[in-house]
Amino acid sequence: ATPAQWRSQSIYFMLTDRFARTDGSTTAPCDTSKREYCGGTWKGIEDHLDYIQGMGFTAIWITPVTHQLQGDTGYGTAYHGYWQQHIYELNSNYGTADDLKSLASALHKRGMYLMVDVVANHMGYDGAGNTVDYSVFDAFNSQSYFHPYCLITNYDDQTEVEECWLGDTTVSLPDLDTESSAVQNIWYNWVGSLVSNYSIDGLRIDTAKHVQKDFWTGYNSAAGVYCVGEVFDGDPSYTCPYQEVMDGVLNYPMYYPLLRAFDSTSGSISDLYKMINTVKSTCKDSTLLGTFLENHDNPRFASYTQDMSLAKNAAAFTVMADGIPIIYAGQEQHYDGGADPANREAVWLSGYNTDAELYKLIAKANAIRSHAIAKNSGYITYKNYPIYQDTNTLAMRKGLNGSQTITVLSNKGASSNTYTLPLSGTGYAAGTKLTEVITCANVTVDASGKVPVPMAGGEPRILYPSSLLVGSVVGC
Ligand code: ABC
Ligand code: CA
Repeated sequence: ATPAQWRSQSIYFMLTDRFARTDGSTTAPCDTSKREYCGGTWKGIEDHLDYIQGMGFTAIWITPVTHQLQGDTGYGTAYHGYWQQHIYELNSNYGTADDLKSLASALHKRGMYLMVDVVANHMGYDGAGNTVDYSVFDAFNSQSYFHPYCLITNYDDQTEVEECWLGDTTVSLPDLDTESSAVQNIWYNWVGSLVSNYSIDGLRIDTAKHVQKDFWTGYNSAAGVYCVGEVFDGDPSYTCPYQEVMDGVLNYPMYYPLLRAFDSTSGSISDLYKMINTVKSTCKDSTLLGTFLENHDNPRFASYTQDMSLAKNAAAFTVMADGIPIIYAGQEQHYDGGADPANREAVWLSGYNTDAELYKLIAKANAIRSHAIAKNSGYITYKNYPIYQDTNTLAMRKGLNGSQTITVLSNKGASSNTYTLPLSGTGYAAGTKLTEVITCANVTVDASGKVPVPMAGGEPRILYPSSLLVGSVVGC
């Protein structure tokens, strides 16, 4: 699918090993600290698409599918999929080629998309960099395909970031010589075949900042589908330029201020307010970025605060801001694992509870977003901007006049009182009837043009014209 088609999607991201098992078990143990395979499969995912679609997602992103280094290392097994050794073979722990194709077709039957994670920067090897036996790799079975061994030590030195190796002396990530045409030809052919063999709709590109930019232009075009790159850096002046060589990037610049705005009741709203505008003016197209609060590389949001209202606000931002929302499996169950590997809890152990507070909140937010897009196609390219801030509140608008959503976020926390926020700058005229879709409350814009937003318990609020809600699945 094209970038334009992806813009309106909403993505549920999971580690294949940790989402669902073929046997459907909700009790199979998974001790994250062991870093072992827990038994998740592509078939398991296919069997649980109702759970994902029930939250309003229209796409999934799964971790890499290629054959990995086998057995145990000092960091456990390659259950996550980022230590590939054979690029033309699948990881049999997750199932067969037919299982993966079947997952793609089950998604397509529902009108949903499949995004697959791909790694072009490196292979994986159990041991230090000077002990690598290159003949185990397929392709890239000789040292000549790789950069000379050196570990990245200084992240401020971009040459090192691109040409030295990630990993350490326990598990090496042998760094491919992506400047060579031999490596480029293999990858460009490979990625085109992967996409067509498995009917893949989009790619998440791992370690994008560790490969020279001009490699990606050819890679993205060989893929022929929307590509979103992982550029793990919070500085928009560093991260945004990668959008010149691939369709989108994960919105790491927004991640940090988003986290810090809501990880406590004294978080900085103004830093988030500023970053909305900075990303918009620095990145080529903020509506093609991947917006997220959690992933498998960072501590879960709930590891910072157990406050449910704060989690709801941060999730509401993720869905209602510009970009393609990405929710990391387990976020909807308020999982609270800390740094890797603790943040990789098995989702089946939640029993796939569709009554969970965040499951319902995310479903609401995805529903109103999809509805606003369906009502007015200009919604999705309209760039979200903040319209109001105070110490604990941020309000923002997305959408053309008359069909805009107004999202009001608070970091006052669950113990906050009930009050009315008189909000101006929404673009709605006096007398307009709006519905607050989280609570289904009706409000009318007052004579001075202010919207009396009913706040309570520190929860987020989303306003939309009542007259346009008819026929929606929002449930108001
Ligand atoms: C393994 C073990 C872990 C163990 C670790 C030492 O080794 O499993 O338990 O703690 C995969 C696996 C990991 C595994 C690694 C290494 O491989 O999933 O479990 O860790 O073997 C991607 C993927 C990630 C994957 C890989 C490797 C890459 O999402 O899951 O990891 O294929 C860097 C890379 C980034 C990578 C990330 C894990 O490491 O750039 O691509 N993610 C700074 C650097 C970043 C760096 C980050 C984390 O630290 O600039 O480049 O990411 O190390 C902000 C700044 C940022 C800064 C942060 C910390 O602060 O703006 O720039 O990031 O303010
Ligand atoms: Ca590299």
